[in-house]
Amino acid sequence: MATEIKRVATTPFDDQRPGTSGLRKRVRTFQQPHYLENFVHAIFASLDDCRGKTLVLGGDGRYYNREAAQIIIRMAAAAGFGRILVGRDGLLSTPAASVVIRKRRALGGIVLSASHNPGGPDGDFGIKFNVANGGPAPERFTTACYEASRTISEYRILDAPDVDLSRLGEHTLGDTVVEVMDPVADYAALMEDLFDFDRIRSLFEAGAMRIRFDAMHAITGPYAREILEHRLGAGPNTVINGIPREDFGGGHPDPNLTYARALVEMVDADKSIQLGAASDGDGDRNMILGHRFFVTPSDSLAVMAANAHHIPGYRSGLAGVARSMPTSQAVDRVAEHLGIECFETPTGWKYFGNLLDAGRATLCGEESFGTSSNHIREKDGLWAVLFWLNLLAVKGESVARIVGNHWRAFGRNFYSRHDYEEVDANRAHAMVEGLRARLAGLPGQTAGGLRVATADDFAYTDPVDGEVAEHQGIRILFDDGSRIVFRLSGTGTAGATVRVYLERYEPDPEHQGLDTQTALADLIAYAREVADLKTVTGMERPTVIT
Ligand code: VG1
Ligand code: CO
Repeated sequence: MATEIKRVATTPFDDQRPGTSGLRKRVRTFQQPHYLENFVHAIFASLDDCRGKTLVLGGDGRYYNREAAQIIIRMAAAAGFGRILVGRDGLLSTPAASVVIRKRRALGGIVLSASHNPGGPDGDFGIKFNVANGGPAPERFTTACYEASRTISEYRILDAPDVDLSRLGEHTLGDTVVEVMDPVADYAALMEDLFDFDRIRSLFEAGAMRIRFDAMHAITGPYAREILEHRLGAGPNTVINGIPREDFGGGHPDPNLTYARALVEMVDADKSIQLGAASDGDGDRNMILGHRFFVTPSDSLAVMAANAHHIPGYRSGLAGVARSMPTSQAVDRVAEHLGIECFETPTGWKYFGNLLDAGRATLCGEESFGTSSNHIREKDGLWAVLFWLNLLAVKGESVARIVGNHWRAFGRNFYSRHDYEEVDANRAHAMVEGLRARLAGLPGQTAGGLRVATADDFAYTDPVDGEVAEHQGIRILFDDGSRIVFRLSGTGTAGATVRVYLERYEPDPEHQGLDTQTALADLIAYAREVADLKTVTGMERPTVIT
């Protein structure tokens, strides 16, 4: 086919700085002429040399995914990539993209997603770049992209028709091969390597196990159907909302107690369902439920670490564990017990990459419903579900009992996150700056019976490459190990989201049965007061509590 590289004149947009996880904006922002192209050019310009290399491409299927995929294919061909691996229909979950980048030794991958943010013409769109290890591009790369986006004057794109992405196979586009691949196969094969599929399958076949998985009309539907229903025999009604929709059925594909309410009610109403689980828009988050029991993501990480030796892929033990700073310290106690390293990193999966690559961490987790291991370099929703399934199969106990026993052995870290969404951005920034300025005066203040021991502005020095990340959240640490953390979201697209993270440790099993918000009441009251949240947010209470 005759193809020609077009050079298109353009001017910079001033808002293309990637946040916690790529560039996220309203769909309409991305639909402006040249907006997507400028940012894709900035990515390619920040790579050393893409000539002849392989690029992985796919997205969570949200509105504008298809159009964006075609544009990126033409730009990647113009940039000289030798091969573009694209998921059928332009689909790939975030964890599956990480699998494919690693397995096929790609230079990197582009994932089209705004994760758990709503989709559709009035919703959000996003684009993130993952590097050769399969993980999110590190800070220095995203900074380079931003710089490139500020000076762009031209981009290149192949003048060619759309590629048919609906069927598997290869197409040639100029000197580039476009390979349309099965988005599920490589991912499912890796899961079979890590978990005891035979054991889990035999329980399903015997009718001894029932689970429900809510794909929230997002990308994990096809993955969950193949793995849970077909390979593990979990039964035809296991996956609900399993067909990816461009607008996620009008919902908010965020697996938590607020947005996955229907699943929670379903599992709570039916005692024969042992495990309820859900994943987000791009498939990297997970929520784990037992019958009338919610496992906080922080506890999930700790339970996984304490029980990893039961799971085939982790039988030889853990090198270390890592958690994002706001994630509860439950896993720290497990690490101490196991005698392994425990790292505390800034929020965002990119900070785990070096630790995983260096073999210093095996399991990683974030309080924001993200857990994963060294099998890839992204968080992985279905992996977490399979981990729990495998654990249930081995232990023959309920989710609630497994977690209850864990608390009895290690103590319970009561934990909650309060989000105040769409707050005036100037006020939110002023709030964080105000707290920063008052840090030195906080020690000695009291919240109920707790006394502030130290307060700081979290900074992280990467132990592998020495890179420093500053201003990663205001921490108020109490003398009994309780904590309050304040930070602003880096993934929102409207106003600012203030996140308040609350944690209190309870070693005594007699007091571990309290309701979480009740257990945290003193800390909640202190947090509202010290940050003057009512004035800053104009709200009496948070918009979302997880
Ligand atoms: C949020 C979470 C963070 C997570 C990030 C991307 O970031 O807090 O833990 O890594 O989303 O997750 P922020 O800056 O809004 O707090 V996902 O599933 O959106 O790729
Ligand atoms: Co996500």
